[in-house]
Amino acid sequence: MSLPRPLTPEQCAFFRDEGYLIIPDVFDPQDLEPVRQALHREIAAKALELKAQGKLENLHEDLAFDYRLAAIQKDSAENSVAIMRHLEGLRGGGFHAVELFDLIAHKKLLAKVGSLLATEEIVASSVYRVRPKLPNSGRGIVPWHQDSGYFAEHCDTQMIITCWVPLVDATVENGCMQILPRVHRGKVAKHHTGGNAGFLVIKDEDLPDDPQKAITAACPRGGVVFMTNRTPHCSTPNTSDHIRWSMDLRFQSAETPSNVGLEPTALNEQGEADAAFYDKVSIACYPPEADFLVASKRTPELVTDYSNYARRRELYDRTKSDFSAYRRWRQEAPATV
Ligand SMILES: O=C(O)CCC(=O)C(=O)O
Repeated sequence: MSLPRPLTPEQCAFFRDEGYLIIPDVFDPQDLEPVRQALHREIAAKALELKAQGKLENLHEDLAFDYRLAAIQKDSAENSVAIMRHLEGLRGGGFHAVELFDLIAHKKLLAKVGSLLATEEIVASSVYRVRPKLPNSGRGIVPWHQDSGYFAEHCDTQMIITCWVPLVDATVENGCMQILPRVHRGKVAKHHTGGNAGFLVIKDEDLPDDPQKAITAACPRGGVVFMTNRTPHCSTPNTSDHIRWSMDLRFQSAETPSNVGLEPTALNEQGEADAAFYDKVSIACYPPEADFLVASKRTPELVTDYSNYARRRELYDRTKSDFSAYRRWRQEAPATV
């Protein structure tokens, strides 16, 4: 079997200069089928749960993955939001599956990420998300931000690569991303809280360049949009008839601050860990979620397998205590009319 292709020096140079790179064929579209099916199974299971609770009538079993959640949404926004919250993988949401892990640790992807990070020691960052963007719904529209806006300030000058992986062809019509190129070496812009669905927002006047200069990051299924943590990006409404499914995964060099190997020894009844844990974990770029080693030539025995990954994710999920100290943008008072 041939080894997965790394990126060419030209592609790496493009990423360094522009702050993003779109590779249309990192995966065969078939490589994404296990994740699509795992997500669809989870939707089916959650829909059955809601039905058993008397909250949902029509399971829409006849509909394909790209349409089913949208039909559930048409019947009840509350039900679709409950399912999306579960799938999105946010802290407390807790959904993980071996198929998701296999995508995060996919050799075809790690070969490209390794080229951009110039290392074979790769940590998958704690922060990855599943994003169902439903047609004509405001929820999945993501305002302008830099991913560093979400990370601890001491990681601003580190390289954390976002790999945006569409599970359907991402187009202008279904709300692909917009990216502001060539400004990723500057400071992290001021972000505001209180955006749509709890997202952080950079106001247009605080963007490092004219938003009219943004590029449209359309990307076919099988492709990946790579971005740096300081690359400003946003996404637009889905005006198509189907769901724009995507996942965004994050990777960094093992040299970059992380919480690999760190976990609380015990949790008290309130779900709080010991102080020593918080002291140590706060060096990570995103302390509330578990990081894990996904590739290593130096210490292959420490590369995380699915069961360890799932265990650590659950442990961090259960660690209820307040991680708010690392947050850099304080909650703003709601605007008065
Ligand atoms: O999926 C989207 O629409 C936006 C994704 C995004 O903002 C991100 O990956 O940081």
